[in-house]
Parts: sequence; C-alpha cells; structure tokens
Amino acid sequence: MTVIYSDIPLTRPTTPLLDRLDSPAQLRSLPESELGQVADELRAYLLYSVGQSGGHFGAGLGVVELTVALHYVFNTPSDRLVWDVGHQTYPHKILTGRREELLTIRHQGGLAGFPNRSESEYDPFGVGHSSTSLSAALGMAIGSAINQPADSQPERRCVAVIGDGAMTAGMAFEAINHIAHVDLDMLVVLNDNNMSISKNVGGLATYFSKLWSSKLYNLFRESTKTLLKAFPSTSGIIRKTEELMKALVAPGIVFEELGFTYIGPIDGHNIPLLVHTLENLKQITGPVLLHVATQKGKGFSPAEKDPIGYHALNKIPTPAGKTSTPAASNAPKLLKYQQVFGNWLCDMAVNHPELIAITPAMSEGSGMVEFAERFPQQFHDVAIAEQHAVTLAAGIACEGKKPVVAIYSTFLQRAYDQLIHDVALQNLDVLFAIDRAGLVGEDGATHAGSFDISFMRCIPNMVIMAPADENETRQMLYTGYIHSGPAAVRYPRGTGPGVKIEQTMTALPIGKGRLSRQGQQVAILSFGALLPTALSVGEELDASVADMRFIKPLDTELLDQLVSDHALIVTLEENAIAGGAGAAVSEYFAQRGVVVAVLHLGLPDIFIDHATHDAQIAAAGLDAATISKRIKARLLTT
Ligand SMILES: Cc1ncc(C[n+]2csc(CCOP(=O)(O)OP(=O)(O)O)c2C)c(N)n1
Repeated sequence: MTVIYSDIPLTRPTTPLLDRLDSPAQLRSLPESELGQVADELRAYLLYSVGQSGGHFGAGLGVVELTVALHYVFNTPSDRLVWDVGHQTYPHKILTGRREELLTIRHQGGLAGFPNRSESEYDPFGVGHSSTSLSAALGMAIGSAINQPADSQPERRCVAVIGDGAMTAGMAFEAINHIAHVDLDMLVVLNDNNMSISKNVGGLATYFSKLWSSKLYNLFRESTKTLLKAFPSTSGIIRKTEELMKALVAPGIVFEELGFTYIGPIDGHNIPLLVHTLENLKQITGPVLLHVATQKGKGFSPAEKDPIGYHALNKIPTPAGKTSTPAASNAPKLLKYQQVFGNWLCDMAVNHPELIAITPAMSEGSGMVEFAERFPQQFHDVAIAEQHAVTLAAGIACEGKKPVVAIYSTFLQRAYDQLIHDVALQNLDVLFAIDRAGLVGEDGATHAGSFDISFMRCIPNMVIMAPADENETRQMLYTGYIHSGPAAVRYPRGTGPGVKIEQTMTALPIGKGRLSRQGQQVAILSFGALLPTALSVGEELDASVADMRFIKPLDTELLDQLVSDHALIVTLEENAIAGGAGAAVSEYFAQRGVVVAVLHLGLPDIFIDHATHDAQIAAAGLDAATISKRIKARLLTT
C-alpha cells in the first residue's frame, strides 16, 4: 500500500534503504520484498527534494513504483530505458546515482529537468518535447540488432515509457506503425494516468478510459494474488506464458490489430505485479505494449486531488526567505504575457463569434482556462498535436472563420511544414499567438523559443510582430486578428514591464515601428521584450532606441532614417542571431547598397542550458552591462 502524504517535508526525511542505493545494480541486488520500502522512501525523498528545488511534480509521483520495477527487472543502462517528455524522470534520476544532485535540478549548473545524454549513461535519449520515445527506442532496437545473428537473444532490450498524453501525438502513431512493420523485440510501457497537463482529450483517451473501467482491469486490481500465480516468474515455458498473456488480452484491442502483443491495463502502483509482469514480458518476442494504469500525483493527497495544479511545484520558500517577501508584496502586480493573451482572447470573443481558439494541450500554460470555460464552443484543445492544430486552423480559415493558434515557440517547430504548406502558401487567415518566445529559464534548451523569427521570416505572406510590453501585445494580437492572411505575435514567458493596457483595441499600422528615444551616433533597434534593456543602454550611451514592433514587414522608412544619421546600427532580439531580425535588417541594407556598421545582438549559436532567465540572458550577453560594453567595443572599430 502506498503511503499517502498530505504535506511536503521541509526537512530531509529518513531514507536508510534509499541512501544505500547509488546505482540500479544495487537496487537489483535487493530482495523483491524490499522494493516497497524503496518506493516509499523514494516518494518521501522526492517530495522533500522538489519542495526544495521546485520542478515537475505530479508525473514523477505517479511513476515511483513503475520506475523501481523497471530498473529492477531491466539491466540498465545496457538495456535502454527511454522516457517520453522526461518530466517524470525525477525518480529515475534518484535511482541512477543522482539522488543528492536532485536538489539542484533545473538550477544553473545543476541537473537538467529532463533526461540528458551528457548527464548520465542512464539517460539514453535527450528529450523535453513529447512523443519521441517510441521512434528513439525503435532506432536503438534496430541499431543494436545490426550484426546480430537472427536467432540470438537481443544484445539489449529497448523499453519506451510513454504517457497517454504523449501517445496522442502524430509522432507516436508514426512510430507505432513502423514498430509493427520492423517486428523487433521492443517493449512500450503506456503510462496511462488519464491526464495530459490538463485532462487528456480525444478518442484515444476515451478508449483508454474504457479499458481502465473494464472488467479485466478490475480483475487485475482485485486478484493480484491469483494473477501472480498465473505469472510464474521462473517459468521457462515461453509458449505457456504467451498463452497466459494472450488470455488476458482484451479482444479486438487496437494495439493488437497493429501488431503488438497488448497486456493490461495493470495497476502501476503494485510493485510485485509490475515486477512479475515485466519479467514475463521479457519472454515474449516482437513488439509488446504494456498498459499501466497510474495516478498522477500518487502519494501526495493535494496532488491526487488536483493533478493539474500540481503538474509542477514552485520551490517552497524557506522561513528566512519568507521574511523578505513583505517588501516585495507592495510592488504593483505585473501581468504575465499569457494573462494578457487570455484576457484579449475573452474580450475579442464577446463580439467575435467567428473566433476559434486552438491549443495543442497547453490551455493552462497559454492562459486559456477562462476562455475555455466561457466560450466552450469556440475552444479546441486538440491534445499534443501541434501539426494537426495548425492544419486544423487552416481548414477553419477556409470556412471564413478566424482561428487563433496559441502555441509555444518551441512546439511550433513541430508544425513547420503545416505553417508553410497549409497556411502561408494558401495565404490563409490564421493568427499565431506564439508564447514562450525567447529563453525560458529553468526548462532549458529543449523548451527555448530561440528560432521562431528565423524560421518564420523566410516564409512568404507572413506578418511577424514582437511586442515590447503588455499593451503592445494586446494591440498586436488585435492587429493580427483583423489582418487578412497569416500573422504571428511572439511574446515571452513571464511578466511584462507593467505598462498600462488600453482596453480599446487599435490596429497598429502594419510594418511600422516607433522611435522610443532620440540619441546620437548609435541606434539600437529593439525587436520585442528587450526594449527596457535597450532603453537603459540608450540612456547610458545617449543612443537612439527604436521599438521596431514588426520583424516582417520591416519598417524600412525608419531604417532609412536611422542609417542616415547614426554611425552604428545595433539590432537586439531574443532570438537566434542566425537568420533573425538583425539579419533581416542587414539584408535590407545589403539590398539597398547601404554600407553601415551593424552589430547584431541576439542568441549566439549555442544551446543555452537551464538557469534563471536573467542568468540565461547574461550567458547570451544580452544584459544591459554587456550590451553597453559590446557597443562601446564596436564603436572603437567603427
Ligand atoms: C511536443 C510537445 N508538446 C507539448 C508539450 C508540453 N507537455 C509537457 S508534459 C505534457 C503532458 C504529457 O502527458 P502524458 O504524456 O500523459 O504524461 P503525464 O504528465 O500525464 O505523466 C505536455 C502537453 C511537450 N513537452 N512537447
């Protein structure tokens, strides 16, 4: 029985057994009877550790028993254990020699929040975006099967663990199709907790729920002892085992039809059952899908009741930290860009029944919860299906309605062809609200929105805007909404500078920036939310500062004007320098035959690791002091 906690321990719990486990090999040397205690201690330590560090929470709690069982049965790291998304791997990190370092997770120089090949040999595949595990594990199975005699045991087993949410993505379906075709030994563990970040949606989710409530699952839950007898762990009679397995297969199951041996659903919190089932599955050849039913937030009652709220947890402030907060509480409450978007969406929908908002499984993160409640007919959560989200929007636009696709910059990468081929090429009327544009802090490189300007700028028909503050965000969303054709507004994670938001919506003139500060010699062209930094550098150096607003089309009139009376043009953006807004400025000058000194400031050609956003900005050389230094250095050679 899982121990249920109702508080997060603020001091380190006593974990005598866990403390002895520095590798999965040590776990495997324990008698099976001690695994329950390992799981209890693991959960207690996980609660404590995430309370100290902050980070992903509910998903990890839900896979404590599964993680113990997988490392107990499989010979990791030689056997490959590939986790999907990777936000649920805190227990895996604890068991694979990173127990003490878990306290540093997502902090600069500490563990990454997701599996990372350079961090540990137990992380065979780096991840952060969902639904890659099946393809990666199949690739490993193919790679390790090469040069092996056809009839021999596989050199290593490849296991993918994928959530029911991640299973909704096209990539997962593509892999399932191919896995059956290749027909190598491979285990897919479907970790089904009925949740994505929000409630999981769609036909697949409904189908999984039906399986959960089936007689078969109840049989598994209630008759564990009988079942364990039915799964003799030492049985060498493979055929018999297979027959037993087959007998437990629900008839007509979708995965069976696709060429998998399907087992389950079984209780993912029952360690003896998990261990025995996994042991027996090792005997089965070809692709196997084990359907495991788990509960997100398991073992921490507030998270069990509110799995959405406890998807992630903020660091619990220390008592010392608490005393320093009252001063901060007097500060004006700043709105997040996501709230600005959510409020705009609701305000627009009041008078625009043709507005249809689409999210690929990110309604909380994108600030759409209120909209979904108030305008359910105009809201579509399409599950983790970015490609579908974009082409769906294209289809809606064909019917003369106005789709608004709210999508994180990093996840739009998944839908690049759809953006070009389905939307832009047909010049369809779709507004993209591109969230988390720029560096995103603790989630790190996998989630950084570093490339959207570069990859959108080259697409014909696109209008691309980058607001400098909350009010510009609102007005740009409106501008993009009433614009006919594809338009994108890219805004960052977190709060804006606190600019007053005009409730009245006024369309901005397309392709027009504004001069925010008149100075001399140097003109800083700011594209987006780094404007306050540009202004502070402008003050220090008496430089001109322009809030360019539009990346495409560029305000060429303003460029002509600035180049005529400044010696150095500095472009500033929170996007890759390569192909970014600065590159657009230089291309314009080159086209016009204008020779001028240009300094491009933006994200360098490296992946920037997890840290606070401020630290990441400093690592990119985009803090005010470094910008000022770089400009001064450049002036010396101009
Ligand atoms: C391509 C992509 N889109 C969206 C996300 C954001 N995201 C992270 S976890 C998650 C839910 C995953 O659900 P599931 O696979 O069921 O795992 P659970 O959290 O329920 O354990 C989502 C949508 C992502 N990581 N990758």
